[in-house]
Amino acid sequence: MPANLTPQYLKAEEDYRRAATPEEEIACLQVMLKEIPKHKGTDHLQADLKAKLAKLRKELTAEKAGGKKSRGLRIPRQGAGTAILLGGPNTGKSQLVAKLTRATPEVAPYPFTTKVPAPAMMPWEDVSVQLIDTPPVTTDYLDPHLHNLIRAADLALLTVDLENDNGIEDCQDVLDRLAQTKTRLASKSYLAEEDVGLSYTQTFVVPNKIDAPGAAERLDLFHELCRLDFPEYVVSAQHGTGLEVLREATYRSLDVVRVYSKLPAAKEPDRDRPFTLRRGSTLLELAGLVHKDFVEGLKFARVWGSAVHDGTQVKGDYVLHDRDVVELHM
Ligand SMILES: Nc1nc2c(ncn2[C@@H]2O[C@H](COP(=O)(O)OP(=O)(O)O)[C@@H](O)[C@H]2O)c(=O)[nH]1
Ligand SMILES: [Mg+2]
Repeated sequence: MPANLTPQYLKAEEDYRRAATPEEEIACLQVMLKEIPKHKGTDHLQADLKAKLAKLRKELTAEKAGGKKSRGLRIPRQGAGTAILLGGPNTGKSQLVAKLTRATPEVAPYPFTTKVPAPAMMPWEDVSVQLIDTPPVTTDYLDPHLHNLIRAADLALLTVDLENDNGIEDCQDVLDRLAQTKTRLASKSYLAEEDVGLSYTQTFVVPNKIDAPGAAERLDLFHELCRLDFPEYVVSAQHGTGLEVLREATYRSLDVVRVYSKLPAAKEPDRDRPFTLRRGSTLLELAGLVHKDFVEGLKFARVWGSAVHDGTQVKGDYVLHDRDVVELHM
């Protein structure tokens, strides 16, 4: 990794990893190319970025000429972030979504009840996280939409069925199936540097049905056989065991801060709908979310929060903290 990469480069690289469409990929690559320091040490990387751009542009032109619709199902991002459920058949993915959200997906004791990926919102305190329920992954079946959805997700929740003896093998099958692709699971999200397009998504393993007879023994066996380095949350989706811990951990994994905006004239901020931004985001990024006019026109802001004295005046580069109340001045 060459030194001196700007924050803009790193942000574009992170967005590139999560890009859901070729258009988004192109936009991110353009920023990366613009931001990369131009010297001998980055020659390879520059050439690599240019090659990727050329390939994407060619693909896009070919797609348009062929009248083909752009690849994949689009699920617009909503809430503080996105977690995608993954697992073998009947592991309880839909049951989990039903318990953690207000959605009512079909839950049934036979495989492939869930036919297409479907989003639902999981509340946590005053924010919510998008969960995506999915069809199962097996040795022979991997829904074609899953690649982009996994790449675009902030977190994958890999469910394991502790009620059935084949649950462990089914889980291994999911990992093996994905290992044959460039969309893989890991304990942290990152884009592999050496291998173009290889993306890893941060994953929690969620052994489910701990209420079932023999589940504890199967869990021991799972640990012995699979040795995953993912954080683990054991649950019973049906009985509710462990769900609140999983809910909070899912939110925390997003590593976002909540910020409440307030107009100068208002006494109280809008407490109902906080903005969520990646930890480390600045006032200027918040301004962009509130309204595009604020990006150009922002003069300063006053902040009430844990890191500053009440009403402190700050500039665009101020790093936001969780639960800051921010009064923007044009
Ligand atoms: N005992 C037990 N059964 C569960 C639990 N969660 C789900 N199930 C059952 O497992 C079956 C498959 O659940 P479903 O959510 O449809 O699995 P999916 O195919 O992964 O979406 C259903 O019969 C559920 O009632 C659980 O925590 N404990
Ligand atoms: Mg299902």
